[in-house]
Amino acid sequence: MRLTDAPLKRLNAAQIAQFFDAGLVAMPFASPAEVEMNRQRIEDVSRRLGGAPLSANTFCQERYLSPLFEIAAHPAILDVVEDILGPDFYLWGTHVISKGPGHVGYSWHQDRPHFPFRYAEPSRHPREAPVTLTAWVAIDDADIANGAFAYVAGSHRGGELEHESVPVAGLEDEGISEISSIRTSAFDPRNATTAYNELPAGSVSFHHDLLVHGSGPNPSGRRRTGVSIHYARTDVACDRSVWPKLHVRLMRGIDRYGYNPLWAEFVDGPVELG
Ligand SMILES: O=C(O)CCC(=O)C(=O)O
Repeated sequence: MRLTDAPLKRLNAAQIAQFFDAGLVAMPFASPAEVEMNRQRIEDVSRRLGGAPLSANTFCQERYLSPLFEIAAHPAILDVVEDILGPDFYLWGTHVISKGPGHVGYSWHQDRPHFPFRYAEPSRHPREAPVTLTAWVAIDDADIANGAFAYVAGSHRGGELEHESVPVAGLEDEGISEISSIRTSAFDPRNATTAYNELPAGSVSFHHDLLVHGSGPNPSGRRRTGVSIHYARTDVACDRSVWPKLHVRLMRGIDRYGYNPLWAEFVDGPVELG
């Protein structure tokens, strides 16, 4: 299926079909020099945060931490977003997910129930359309041994699943003592076939916001850092009762709707959402 009749810029028809069938499509996008530049950008962010944990301090901070915006603005990434979402879309958030050696990983979840975004006129969109499209950029090599992103192919077609908060140990650095996880009555990982999104540094995957995913522990001695980047069409509105201060950045096309305030200038300090 396609959400737009615009000509494809980077994906081919088989890759589009893969995104809608499996819920995820991945590819290399960066040259070796850009891989190094992206690592430097993450170092720069870490310096600007005074060494504070990246995963806890980078959510939706691309208006403040410009290196994150630079990663999110790579033309090859935007071409894929355009192929999936159509010509008019914005960036609403980035998040560095840095799993050092010994990290415990993240539970099975879907993204959509955690983000206050919906199509303003849902009847105008196919049921299969993602509300948020997430690009996951590999800063380091991500593989099974260091806790690659794991997912259940095709699970996005099962609709929105019920989540519950469960206590978790080992994520104190990220300010997390409870984590939202799909209820086992709605999804039992023991009965599911897990696929692993193994990505060499410089690759990117794109996943549907109903895809069931998470990631295992990192028992290796290697860091596994990625940047999760969230895009949505301009006819997707943020629920302002949840995030009254959110501003989004138009990345391509025209905003014909004005549902969300736009930002154009960077700011000097951390951005608040609510
Ligand atoms: O990077 C991970 O381990 C999990 C990523 C994730 O949950 C996401 O990007 O939505």
